[in-house]
Amino acid sequence: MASQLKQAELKKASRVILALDLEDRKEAVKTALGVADYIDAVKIGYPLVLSCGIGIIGEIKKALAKSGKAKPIIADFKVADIPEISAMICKKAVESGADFVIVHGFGGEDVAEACSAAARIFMVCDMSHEGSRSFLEPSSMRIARIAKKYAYGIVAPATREKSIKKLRRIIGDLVIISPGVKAQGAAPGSAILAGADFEIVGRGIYNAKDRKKAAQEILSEIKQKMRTKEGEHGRGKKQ
Ligand code: NUP
Repeated sequence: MASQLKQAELKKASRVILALDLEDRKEAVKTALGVADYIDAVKIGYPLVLSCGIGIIGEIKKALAKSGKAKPIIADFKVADIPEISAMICKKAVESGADFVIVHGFGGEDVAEACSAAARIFMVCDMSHEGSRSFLEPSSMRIARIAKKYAYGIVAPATREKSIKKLRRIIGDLVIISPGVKAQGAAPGSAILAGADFEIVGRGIYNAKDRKKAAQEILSEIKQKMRTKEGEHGRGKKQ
């Protein structure tokens, strides 16, 4: 099971996960190194792996470690095959240096079980785009119950705070990572206030003229919102 694997943790500092959906190897390494001070993990998916090969996972991981800024790597492969093949994909991702693998939840419990034996997994319960309302959203609660048994955490949409809140109630203290910030419309910090642990940001950082500044600003917006909420709680208690 997943508990027997060598395990990395996602540590909460900036609360930002960089989605590195670039196609050029050098640009990808440069971007990850450039914003490393403002992120807690790097998420690598199909755009980069299909452009550069699976070796890019290890390359980014080594480059970050070498610069003294090691970060966990999340392989966003949205695994959704039969259990045996899904487990093979997770195993390959881990062998390539991934600390976590994103797996789709709609494959059912056998897929979740097989994947969790091969990797630490995040399960997609609901997605950030509009189309997710048709099929995934109506099943998201059932997927979350499976995630609670097998996953390290779940993926829930920053674009729909209600969904995050509902899912949080089911999964308890599992880790929630939320995409949809900036480019897809969610404001930095809103998913965290709704109950997420980390916000995933891609284009909002790598498409910015000054990536470092963009990452810095996102981080401060998140921290500001968290402080305001803490302040409100504090005042509420005193009254
Ligand atoms: O529901 C999801 N929405 C989503 O955008 C699940 C995801 N894994 N993602 C990923 O998050 C998407 O594949 C991309 O890598 C990132 C969001 O990027 P951006 O919209 O911030 O550029």
